[in-house]
Amino acid sequence: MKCRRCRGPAVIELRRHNAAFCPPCYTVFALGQVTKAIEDFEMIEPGDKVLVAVSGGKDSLALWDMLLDLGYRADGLYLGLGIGDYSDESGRLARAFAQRRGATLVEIDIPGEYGFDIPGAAEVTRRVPCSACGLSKRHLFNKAAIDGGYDVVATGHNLDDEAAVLFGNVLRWSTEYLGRQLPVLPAAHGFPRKVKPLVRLSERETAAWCVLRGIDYIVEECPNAVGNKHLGYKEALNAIEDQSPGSKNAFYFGFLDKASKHFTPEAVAEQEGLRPCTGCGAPTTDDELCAFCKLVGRMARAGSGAAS
Ligand code: Q46
Ligand code: ZN
Repeated sequence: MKCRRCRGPAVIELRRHNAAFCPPCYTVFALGQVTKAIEDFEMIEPGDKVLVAVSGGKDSLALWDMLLDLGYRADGLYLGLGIGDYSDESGRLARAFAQRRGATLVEIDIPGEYGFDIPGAAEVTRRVPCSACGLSKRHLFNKAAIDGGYDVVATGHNLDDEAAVLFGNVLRWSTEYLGRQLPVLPAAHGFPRKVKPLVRLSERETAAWCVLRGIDYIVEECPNAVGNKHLGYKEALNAIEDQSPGSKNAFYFGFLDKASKHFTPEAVAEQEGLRPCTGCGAPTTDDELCAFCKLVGRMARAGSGAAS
């Protein structure tokens, strides 16, 4: 197996690109894919201050590493969720990466600052942990970006993530989500711009980046991810991709190109219904308090502290 660029010995084969690369040429290839995504979708302007949502996993650390390599002003944001060993280890790896690259990591610890953790919230609200976790992440990413004067929030969603979410939304025809499933959401109504610069890279490709660059990342999934629908959709798409390389790419980019615009009116209508939360001022579709302020209040009333 020879490298497509230099004809030296290749270490990674990418069937959907009908190519293989040696380590240095793979780096050039991966950075090229990220640059193309940023340019094609006008994600980041030169000089923009970028806040990268960092979980300690391969995607977010690869993204942060790549943006720094490409010369962007990129700080990391780590949220302490209070999910036992998983949070301890992912926080440690995020800090170790920041230190190694001499980059700035902003940290928000939910138990320390808001007095509850995600397992405790799941218990009190009697919903799956990902529900409180997802709404807390959305709220705190937006808040940290606005408070810190960042122009854009970048997340490590890769092609596999986006194709799996699209698959789920199409299976149920969740049209309100389909209208917002874009690699870039412009700043509007008090929300910062949000971008996904890894949409042209697969999960395997971001893992390869970390391995080749010696980045230590948390390999275990969050314990709450086990058995969720999202993982099932990924497996189904992997089986299709195996038979027919390039299918995920065609599914996701075909949607962006040919179908997503048909769903934008619903997403726009939802944004127009936003008003400021009476507790924190964040935009919300709820009447008074936003979902995060409601959760904080509910946890305080339950007196759960950081119980889990
Ligand atoms: S939402 Fe759910 Fe993730 Fe939060 S509780 Fe874990 S699996 S970390 S991406
Ligand atoms: Zn609020």
